[in-house]
Order: sequence, then structure tokens, then C-alpha cells
Amino acid sequence: KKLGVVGVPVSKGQRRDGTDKGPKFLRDGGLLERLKKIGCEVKDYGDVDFGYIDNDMPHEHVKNPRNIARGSLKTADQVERCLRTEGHCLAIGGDHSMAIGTIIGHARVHPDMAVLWIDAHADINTPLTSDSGNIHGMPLSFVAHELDPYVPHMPGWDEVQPCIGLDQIAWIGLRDVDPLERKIIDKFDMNAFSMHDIDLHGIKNILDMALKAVDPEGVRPIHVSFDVDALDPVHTPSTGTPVSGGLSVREMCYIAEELALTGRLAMIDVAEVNPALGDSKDVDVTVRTTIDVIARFYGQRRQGIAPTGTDIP
Ligand code: DIR
Ligand code: MN
Ligand code: MN
Ligand code: MN
Repeated sequence: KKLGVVGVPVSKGQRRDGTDKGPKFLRDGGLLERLKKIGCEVKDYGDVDFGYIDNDMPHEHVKNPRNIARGSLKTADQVERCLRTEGHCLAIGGDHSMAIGTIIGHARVHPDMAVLWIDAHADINTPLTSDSGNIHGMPLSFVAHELDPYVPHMPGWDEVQPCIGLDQIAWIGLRDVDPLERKIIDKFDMNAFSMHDIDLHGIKNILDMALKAVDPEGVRPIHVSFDVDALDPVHTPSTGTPVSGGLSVREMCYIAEELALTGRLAMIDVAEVNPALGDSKDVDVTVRTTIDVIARFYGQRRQGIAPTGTDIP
């Protein structure tokens, strides 16, 4: 499998420094070597240059609006270039505001894509519904056509335009949804699968339902936006907004292996690894678990894989 890796070292979509070091820790943790070892042809596109500008005053209570808009547009350009050249892009972040750029870039290439948002959080606040003012809790509101009327214009955001429909999005793993986010989900009858739904139906049925919702014919390119806080914090403790009661590594491995088998994965985001949080053991387990999961999106299977063209010696 051919793929390009794009680092998106953004941290200003939330309050804690450290997610800007996510790409470095995933690379130093051996991500690219691991992918090559399982047979991937990997080209590293390096990191998007965020080059933060000064004097980025909050707009109302929204933090760092100009820097995030600027970085998102740069990310979109890099992702588009990677997808057109390699046919597949793995974007390693970075806080989850990274997905504004990855979705815009991906939509330029595959406007019909299906987005699977695997996260404890819905990340669909608008600047007006958000309590925190952190843009990493808002990315989906900026990319969805239906929410354009609800999103106020902010300085620097003219070129950040919606590019997908809400029916192209499904969530898996939700367990911390703000009241007004729930209002949006209900009003637009969106495809939201929470941990409660997983307890009720099991991970296999939930993944089937999510895919059926966004890709009923089984033909669309798939964009996975994986926030590592979807996993239970015992597995990924080094992340900014951990929520107890999350996905097990087994459930996540099942999702990744099944999606790999569709053959339609076009782009994967990995968001919210924050190596500045927790002790060195926490960072280590977070990075190792994240790389393990990523490898399963690229063909590593728990059942094992026999070598091709070699008999038993
Ligand atoms: C919350 C938390 N819904 C917010 N969001 C997070 O700030 O809008 N997203 N942590 O990953
Ligand atoms: Mn998120
Ligand atoms: Mn999250
Ligand atoms: Mn507009």
C-alpha cells in the first residue's frame, strides 16, 4: 500500500501545549518503520509549517482564530498534494482542529467521501455554542454545509468554506457531548453512535450501522478522523481531555482491521496525542498504543499474515 504521511503540529485549537510534539513522538516511536515493515510504501511529507503569527486576539471567546484558519488552509494544500500524488494520506497531529484542514483538502479530491469520526467528543460546536472557545471542539461545524448559517464570520476565515454534508459524517465512541452539540445532532438527525450504543449492540453492529449510514452502497472513499481520546484513558492517558469508559484496544483494533478490509480507506487523521501530559510511562503507552492501532488500519491483522510466495521450509 502506497501512502504519504503529513505532520500537523497544531496545538492552539485547545489550551495545553504539547500536541504540537505529537508528530515528533509518533515518528520517534517508530511509526514509519512499522508501516514499512508491514509492506507499505511510505513517503514522508514532513510537517505543515504553522509558523504562528502574533497578535491573534480572541474573536469573542474563540481562541487563536487567525492561526487556526491559516494553518488549516496550509494543511488542506499539503493533504491535497499528498492525496493526488500518493492516493492515500495519513495525517498525524496535532489537536483535533487539524481535521478542518484535512477534510477540506480531502474534499477537493473526493467530495463524496464518508467521514468516520472516532472520538469521545462530537467536535461539532459552533463558535456560538462552544463553552470553551477551543476550536478543537468545533472542526465539524466549519466543514458542514448545513451549519454554515450558524457559523459567524471570523477574522481570517473567509477561505475556510464548508465542503461536505452532515449525512457524510458518522461518530463512533461518543461519551462527552455538550448539550447544544446534542441539539445539533438531533435537529439534523445525524449518525451518532455513543458508547451506550456500543454496549447495547456490540462493536461489530455499530461499525456496520455507521458504514451503512454514511456509505450505503459501499463505494465511497473513507476518511477516518481518530481522536486518541476515543480509547479508554488507561490506553491513551497522554491526551488533553480524557473521558473514562472509552473504547478498548480490542474494539479499536476491530474497527481498524475491518475498515482496512474495505479497501476504501483514503485518509486517516490521528489527533490529540499530547506527550507533555502524564509521566514517561503514560507517554510511552499512549504512543505505542496509537502506533499499534494505526498499523491495523494499514493491513496488520491479529490473525497473522502469511508471507507470499514462500512455502514452509
Ligand atoms: C468540549 C470538549 N466539547 C469543547 N471537546 C473536546 O471544548 O467544545 N474535543 N475535548 O476533543
Ligand atoms: Mn476530537
Ligand atoms: Mn476528543
Ligand atoms: Mn460563510
